Amino acid sequence: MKIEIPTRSWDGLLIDCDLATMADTGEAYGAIRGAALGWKDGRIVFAGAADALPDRPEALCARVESAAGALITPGLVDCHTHLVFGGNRANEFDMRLNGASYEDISRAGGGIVSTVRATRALDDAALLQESLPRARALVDDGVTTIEIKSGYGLDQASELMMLRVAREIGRQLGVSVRTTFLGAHAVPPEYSGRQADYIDHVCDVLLPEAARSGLADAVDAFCENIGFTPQQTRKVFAAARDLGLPVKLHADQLSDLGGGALSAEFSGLSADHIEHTSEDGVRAMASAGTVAVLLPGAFYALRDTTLPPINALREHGVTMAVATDLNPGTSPMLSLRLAMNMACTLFRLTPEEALRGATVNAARALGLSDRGCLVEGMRADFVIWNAATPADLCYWIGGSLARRVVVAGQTVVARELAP
Ligand code: DI6
Ligand code: FE
Repeated sequence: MKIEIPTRSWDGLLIDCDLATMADTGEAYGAIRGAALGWKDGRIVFAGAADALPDRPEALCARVESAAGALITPGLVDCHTHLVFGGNRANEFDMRLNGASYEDISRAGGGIVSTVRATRALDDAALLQESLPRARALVDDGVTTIEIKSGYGLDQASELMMLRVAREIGRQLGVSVRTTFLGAHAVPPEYSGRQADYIDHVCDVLLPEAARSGLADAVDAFCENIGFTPQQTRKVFAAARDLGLPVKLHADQLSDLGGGALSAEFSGLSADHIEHTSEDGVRAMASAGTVAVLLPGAFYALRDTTLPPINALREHGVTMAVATDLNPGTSPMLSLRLAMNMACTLFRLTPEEALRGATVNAARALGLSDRGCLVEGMRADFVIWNAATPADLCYWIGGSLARRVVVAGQTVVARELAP
C-alpha cells in the first residue's frame, strides 16, 4: 500500500538498503530486502520495503540518500559494562598467566579493590579522560546505547563521581547511557572484615544518595563467593525496591548461589553471567521475565569451562542478551561485536540470537522498549554496516565494520566506504 504524505517533512530517508529490523515478522532477523528507512525528530517514521514508498520519495524528505545496498541494523546496545574506572589490571593478567587464580588475586588485595584505589585517586576530569576512549571504541563499531555501572568508588563521593562521569560520556559522544549503581561490588578497604556493616552503609547511605541524585537508573550487586551473599544481596534489592529502582544481578558466575532465582524474585531486569545457574533458576527467570545477559568476554578471559545453560534458557523461553562486561579485571573487551562472535563460538548462539542479544533483547535487559528494532515509532538508532549479511557482524573477529552510526537521528560516527 502506498503512503500519502504530500509535503517534505522527514529528516532523513535512506533507500537502497537491506534492513535487519529484528522485529518479530516471522522472517529471520526481521529482514526486509530492497528496503527504505525514514526518520523524523529522532524517531523512525518508515521501515519497510522501498516499493511501499510513494513514487517520489523526495516529496517526503529533502535528504534522500542511497545506502548503496548496505545492511542496516538497529544500533547495538551494550547492556552490561563497567567502563568507567581508573588504571587497569594488565599486571593481574600477567599474574594469572604465571599461575595465580582470580580468587587468589582478589583475596590478596588485588582485583576489584585495586581498581577502587586507582579510581578514587582521580577527579571527574581525569576519570572522564581515562574512560571516554573505551566508550568511543564501542560506539565506533555500532553501539548506540551503553549501560555503565558504578562500583569502583564504594564511597559516596567516588560512586557519585563514577555515575556523573558515565552520564557525561553519553553527552560527549552523543549516545544514550544508562547508569547502574553497583555499590555492592566489593568491600572497600575501610570496611575490611566488616562486610555486613558495609552492606548497611550501602542500603542506608550510598544507595539512597545515588537515588536522590537522580544519577542511577538501576541497581546491581555482585552476588558471589568472593562478593556478597544472597542474604546481603536481598537487603540491597529490598532497599532498591523501596526507592523505586529496578534491579539486575551478577549471578552465578563462579558458583551457583541461586542468583538467577534471586534476581527473578525481585522482578529483576536481568541476571548476568549465569554460568552456574540451575534449571530451577532458569525456570524462575522465565516466569519473572528476567533477561539472561551472557558475558562471553569474562568466560573467555577467566578460561571458564562451565557453559551457561543455553539449552535450558531456550527451552524455557528466557530472553537472552549479550554484552561486553567491559571491566579491567575479567573482561577488558572493547568491542560488542567481539562479544557477539564469542557468544556464537563459545556458547553456540546462532548469529541471529547473538544479534537479537545485542539489540532488542539487550534493550529489554535495560527496561527500554523504545529501541532495539527498526520499527515505526522507535528511536532512530541504527547502523549502516560495511557488511553484506547480518551473520557477517558475528562472523568477523574484531575489526571495524560500522560505516555510519546514528543515534536518535543524529550521526555520531561516519566512515567512508570500505575500499
Ligand atoms: N563483573 C564484575 O563486576 C566482576 N566480574 C564481572 O564479570 C569483577 C570485575 C573486576 O574484576 O573488576
Ligand atoms: Fe560485570
